[in-house]
Amino acid sequence: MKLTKDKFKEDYQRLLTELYSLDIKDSEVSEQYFTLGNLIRTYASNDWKNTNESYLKKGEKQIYYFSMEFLLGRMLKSNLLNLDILEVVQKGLQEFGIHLENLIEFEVDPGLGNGGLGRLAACFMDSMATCAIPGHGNGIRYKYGLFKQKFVNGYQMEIPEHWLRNGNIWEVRRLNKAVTVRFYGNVWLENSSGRLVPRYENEEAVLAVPYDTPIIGYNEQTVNTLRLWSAEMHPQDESHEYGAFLKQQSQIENISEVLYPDDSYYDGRLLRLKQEYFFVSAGIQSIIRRFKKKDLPISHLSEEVAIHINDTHPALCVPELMRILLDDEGMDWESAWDLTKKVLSYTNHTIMSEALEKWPIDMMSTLLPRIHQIICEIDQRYAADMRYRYDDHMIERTRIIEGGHIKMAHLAIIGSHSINGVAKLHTDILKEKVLHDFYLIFPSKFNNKTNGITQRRWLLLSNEPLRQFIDSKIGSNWEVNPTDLTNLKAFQNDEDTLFKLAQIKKLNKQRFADYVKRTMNLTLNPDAIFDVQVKRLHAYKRQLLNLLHILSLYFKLKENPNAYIYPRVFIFGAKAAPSYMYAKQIIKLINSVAHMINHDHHIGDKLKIVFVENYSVSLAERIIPAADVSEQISLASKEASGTGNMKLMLNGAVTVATLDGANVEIRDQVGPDNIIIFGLTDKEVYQYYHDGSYHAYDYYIHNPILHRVLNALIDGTIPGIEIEGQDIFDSLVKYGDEYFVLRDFEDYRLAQEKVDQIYRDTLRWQKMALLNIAGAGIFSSDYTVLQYAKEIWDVSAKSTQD
Ligand code: AZC
Repeated sequence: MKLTKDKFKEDYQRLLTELYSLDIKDSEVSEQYFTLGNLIRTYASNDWKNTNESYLKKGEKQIYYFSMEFLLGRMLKSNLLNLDILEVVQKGLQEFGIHLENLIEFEVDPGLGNGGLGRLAACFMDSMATCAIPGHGNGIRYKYGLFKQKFVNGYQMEIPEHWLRNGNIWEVRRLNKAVTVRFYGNVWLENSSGRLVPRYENEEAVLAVPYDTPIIGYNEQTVNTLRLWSAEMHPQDESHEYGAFLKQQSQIENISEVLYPDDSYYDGRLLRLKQEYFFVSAGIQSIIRRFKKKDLPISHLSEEVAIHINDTHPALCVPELMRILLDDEGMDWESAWDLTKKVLSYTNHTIMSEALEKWPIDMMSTLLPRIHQIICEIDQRYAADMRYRYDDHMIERTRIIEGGHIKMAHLAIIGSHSINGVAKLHTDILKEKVLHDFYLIFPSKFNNKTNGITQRRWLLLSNEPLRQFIDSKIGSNWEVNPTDLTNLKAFQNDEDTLFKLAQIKKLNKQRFADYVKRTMNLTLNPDAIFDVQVKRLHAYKRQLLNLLHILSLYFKLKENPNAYIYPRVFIFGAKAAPSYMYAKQIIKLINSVAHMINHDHHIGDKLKIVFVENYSVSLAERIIPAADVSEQISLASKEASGTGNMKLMLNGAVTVATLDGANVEIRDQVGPDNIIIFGLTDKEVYQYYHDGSYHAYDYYIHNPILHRVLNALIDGTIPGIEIEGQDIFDSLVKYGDEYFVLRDFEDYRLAQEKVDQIYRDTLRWQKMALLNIAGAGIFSSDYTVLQYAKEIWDVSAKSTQD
């Protein structure tokens, strides 16, 4: 759309007065923000309407991405960028004396996700709209997103975040599109004209109300929809006696009250299962309702619709779609089953066994009696089908119901036509280890789709100086065709370019340092190496390895004050699941070490530790542009992909990494000279598991540096960690060191020495940084979703390169 500055100013002024009966000069930030948000919505509304109409008219296949989490981040700036009116609006506001930055900061960052999985869903939304793929999100409108993290005396405290307090300018409530979702009750099958049909009694009906958010593509036309469901009391129940009404109301509203703050630990609470069925059932019902507008026989569903299951949380799509096809549409089992598999596809995001969901049979049969019946039948038919091809053990290992539990990953694999991992290595491990049996049974269902990130949020929006610099070197085509970033390679030996790159990094570091000064009253030296590890706190991600190395540097300086190490600022950002005690102990330990080192006058600028509170998308946008070093140090085989690794490389950070997840593909892109690899490989890890030959204690005894560092956890060197220090020490030295921290320590320390050495040579370092930016284009989620579209969803997409 072509909006001029004057037109914008006129619209803005008029709307502000209409909404608030005020003059701009008398308005406050909140009024200015809501006026701008409203105006953006108006600007996008025609495209939104047209997109929907054209999808219906042209009969394009629609993709529905079902996810428990969408970690969108703030939308104001991203919407301005994608509508291509960022500059005009910025200038227009400036003329009113309004700083766009203040309005951007006013928006609450909606934390409707835990980490990688939810953020990936958000990147996919942005990319699908940009690539004109008819792809829509389906999820839950949690009243409370992820908790707000506070540190009290170094401990994590969780505070509820009522992100909707001021309203949400981006969503539209569509009560007329509400559907009913049913729980509990009794169900039995009755013969009706030769067909078994279910009869129900005593069910609990919940009204699912959709809130739609426009997802604006960076292509001046496509606006897709993110539909989030909210649970409300059914109108039929509103006639109840007042006390009973209130009780029931709160029970029902509970369903969409809060996001589960566990990023990989299975939590067996009934409410979670309710949430899963709630958004699955509501989503599928609304998809079928839209499909019916077309007057096609239901057997055509798979030509018109693809539904993607993001991890196992929406795996109830399998029995729910079956239920609708069998019970509402009257299909026979075989046809319904074929159709279900054609419509559904599934992504696995983790091999951590505790994250593979299982539900007790009793819980399923009480809460969802009909769904339970259907799952049992799928399971029995599966076992019967396999009987002539595989032995009993194989069938037992792969069936859905086993040991009184329903295995959701098995349900998703058996009930869909595609299962993909999220990085090459991860997919290989799924095929060879974790899901090997299934791979033998259904080899053609397995495929890889390496994750990606949207270059719009993670560079164009968050690192404007770098964007402008890249544009000045290679033009702006890379913004829509990110592999064009490889053209930067032409400048890898150009000193002027490399020095400018260093200047931009320093500018970003200074900006972050200012933020840290403002919020934490800690002074950072922007000439130090900014070394970043930001991600959820989890033992397998090994923040602990990073910390042990920091302690080794500290002791080196204490023992020899003249030892020269290049000054470093270690930056952490991480939330721990509230019930994950070990992770919370690590948080306390990092904070205590930070306190000790940051207050040691002998250390001064040489070492600083910043542990930012409440790591979130908006904080990531501040930190990532300022990073020199990207820490991707999970135990090989455990991190399915990682996506922070991609964001950091795109912003010119050099990665210190194990050969895990997408780090392997990053190395392949940049070459071994431009990434610093250390540690065990996945094969070596599996070998250790196999022969049981890892003895952590030996590393404690034989490596004097490690010995010194580990003793510091228990000898009173670090104040305030009596309990945590001992527990962590024991987990490493006594109880087997599950994630091989001690085994990889020395190798990691040497890798870090390499960082220290190379960084002293600015040109060499910046050349590595440049080659990382140049190699990052392939990790754009635009390419990832185009691959999903072609190879899984079977839709044609209008690629950005057209
Ligand atoms: C994460 C994986 O741990 C991470 O490696 C991957 O990059 C990301 O998904 C996207 O694929 N998994 C989760 O976040 N899992 C949950 C349940 O939150």
